[in-house]
Amino acid sequence: MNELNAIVDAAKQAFTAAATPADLENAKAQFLGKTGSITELMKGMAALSVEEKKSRGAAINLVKQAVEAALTDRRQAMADAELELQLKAEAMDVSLPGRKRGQGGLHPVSLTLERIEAIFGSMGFDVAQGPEIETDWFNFTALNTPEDHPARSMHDTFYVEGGTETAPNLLRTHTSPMQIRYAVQHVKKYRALLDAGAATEGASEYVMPEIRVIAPGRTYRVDSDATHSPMFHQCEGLWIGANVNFKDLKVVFTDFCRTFFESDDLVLRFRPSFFPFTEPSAEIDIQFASGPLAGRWLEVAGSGQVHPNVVRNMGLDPEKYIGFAFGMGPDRLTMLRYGVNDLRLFFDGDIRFLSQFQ
Ligand code: 2U9
Repeated sequence: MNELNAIVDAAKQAFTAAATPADLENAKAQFLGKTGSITELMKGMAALSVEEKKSRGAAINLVKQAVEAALTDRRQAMADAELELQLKAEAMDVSLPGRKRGQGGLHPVSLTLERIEAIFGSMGFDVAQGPEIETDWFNFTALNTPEDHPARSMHDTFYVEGGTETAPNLLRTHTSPMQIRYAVQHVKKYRALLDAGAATEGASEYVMPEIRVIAPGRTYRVDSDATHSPMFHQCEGLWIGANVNFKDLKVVFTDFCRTFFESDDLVLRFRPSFFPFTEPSAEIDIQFASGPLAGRWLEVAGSGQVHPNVVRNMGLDPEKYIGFAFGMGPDRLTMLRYGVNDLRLFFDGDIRFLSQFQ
């Protein structure tokens, strides 16, 4: 029996000494494998009598069970230790504050566009958005811009595939073409109502609801320095009716500037200028009464009475319809509002700069 107890002790020691699961399997083989000591004991029973086999067999079985139990215990201990190590390695301090998710926000120029849309919206202006790839007709011809105008030069405008040899497609250089598109649709819609007999019609006259629209969006020119970017934003405005005049332009634009810059004592100056699509034309300058820019005249927009040729291209009779248009740069308005002096900062995508405007 001592010999049998010794085998159990030796197995326990070997299992305890095993440092890895592989060591443990090797140790198991020494006792329970094909040539292991317990297997050998069993083989040795062949020569015994039936009586001896009974008692010897029972004793060997007890040894085998004890060794198997020791093996199971050691395997479990190893698995527990492994789990313990893993838990320690992956330990997490649940009392630490969580990581904050970065909060997104609108780009400063988008904030300006939203502001412009809200202010003109409150004055009854619709917002029209449309294609950035334009045809020569909508970008230039319909806007009374002559063939030899420098804006039509290959060096001043980005031409793209499509269109014809003499009238290639291009990236729009202003958002005015969208206003032609809007006006043409507006006129067509009203004519359709007339044809259906749904609109009021005089003897040979008809009264069309006024066109009041702004067109904000991206525009493109071959230009790049501290105050010009090849991609920039524009917002153009148009008001056409039977009796819309320069006085209305002054009222609307003064109201817009005072609301946009939150400055009731801001004043405007209209300086004569020239644009192919308006006649007469004027640049609009503003002057703040207080603040860091006080006393300086700052150019903010171009404007004018819509040229009769342009009114005609909308499908209207310039003898009956008249109005004004204006155009401004939301990028520049953003620079003025926040006191930023390099336009490129807005388009570099540096989140440290951009997040200051939230
Ligand atoms: C139609 C007819 C006329 C829009 C106008 C300007 C003058 C103008 C510039 C200001 C700053 C563009 O971003 S900018 O460089 N715009 O000076 N724009 S009048 O005239 C129109 C528009 C649409 C149908």
